[in-house]
Amino acid sequence: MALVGPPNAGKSTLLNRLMNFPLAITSPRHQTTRQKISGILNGEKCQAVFLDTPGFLSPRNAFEKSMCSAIKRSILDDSDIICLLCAHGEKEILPEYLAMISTSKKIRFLVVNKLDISGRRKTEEVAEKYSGELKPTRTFFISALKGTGVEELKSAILNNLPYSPPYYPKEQITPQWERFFAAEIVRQVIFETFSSEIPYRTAVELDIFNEGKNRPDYLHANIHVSKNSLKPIVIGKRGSKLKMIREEAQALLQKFFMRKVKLEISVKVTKDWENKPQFLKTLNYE
Ligand SMILES: Nc1nc2c(ncn2[C@@H]2O[C@H](COP(=O)(O)OP(=O)(O)OP(=O)(O)O)[C@@H](O)[C@H]2O)c(=O)[nH]1
Ligand SMILES: [Mg+2]
Repeated sequence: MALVGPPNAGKSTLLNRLMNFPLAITSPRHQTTRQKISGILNGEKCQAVFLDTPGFLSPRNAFEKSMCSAIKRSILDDSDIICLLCAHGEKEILPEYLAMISTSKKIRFLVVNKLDISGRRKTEEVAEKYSGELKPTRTFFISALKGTGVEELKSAILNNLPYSPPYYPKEQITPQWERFFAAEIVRQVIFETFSSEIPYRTAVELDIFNEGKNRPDYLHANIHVSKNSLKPIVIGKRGSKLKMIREEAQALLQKFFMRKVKLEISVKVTKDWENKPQFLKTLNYE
């Protein structure tokens, strides 16, 4: 099942709610999610794979193109069910994505989120706007944040999955590497620490992840900024900002991995990384 929709609709919040685990980072800013994130839900008699995806966008550089391919691939290839998530007051669904989903032969759930702040009438208005073209299999009104309506949606997803042998071992909750989640957690802290430009002009690479036998794991992350002027801002006066980021990220990492870790961070200038395919490849962008 793929969760797709405009930025900020609440896709990552819903993935976390469905998984009952904070797998994906979330924030009130647009384009927080940059890559496909898979969550595996193992039930008594079934296994479901949920895909969180970046918010719909029209690409302006190689990096954004990779986000678009992740979305398109999730819609066209990687899913049996498409959950199109939207919310009142958030961006409209771009016509090319609406058309792509509407013409797919897959099960299409229209999910209007943020019922808790929009109320029933506005939520229904959003559904009406898209139902004509989308012709959804079913429509749901939910609050991913509060959990309202999520169990009903989850049952509908599980009941509509095709029969197939499980793809993954039963104890696995994601096929993605620990390195990926560690880098995402550092990125989450950057989103929380800086406003405006910096979160969008930085990429995080986790280049060392050494599991400690009788001591904490050692992790090293590089924060890449796309121009010189951003480096001193990320580092802060006498390293104060970077120290804050490191401490906050280390605490979150320990919570996520449920073990002690030691995190170190370097800040590097990688000019115009958004347009460097080779660099994007090292971060596993599609
Ligand atoms: N009030 C309310 N806020 C919500 C709900 N779901 C998500 N949010 C908030 O909306 C913001 C965006 O949520 P995300 O889950 O990051 O949205 P997203 O669709 O993954 O966004 P991108 O990754 O940028 O495409 C966050 O501040 C969430 O806390 C909801 O049901 N109710
Ligand atoms: Mg997201």
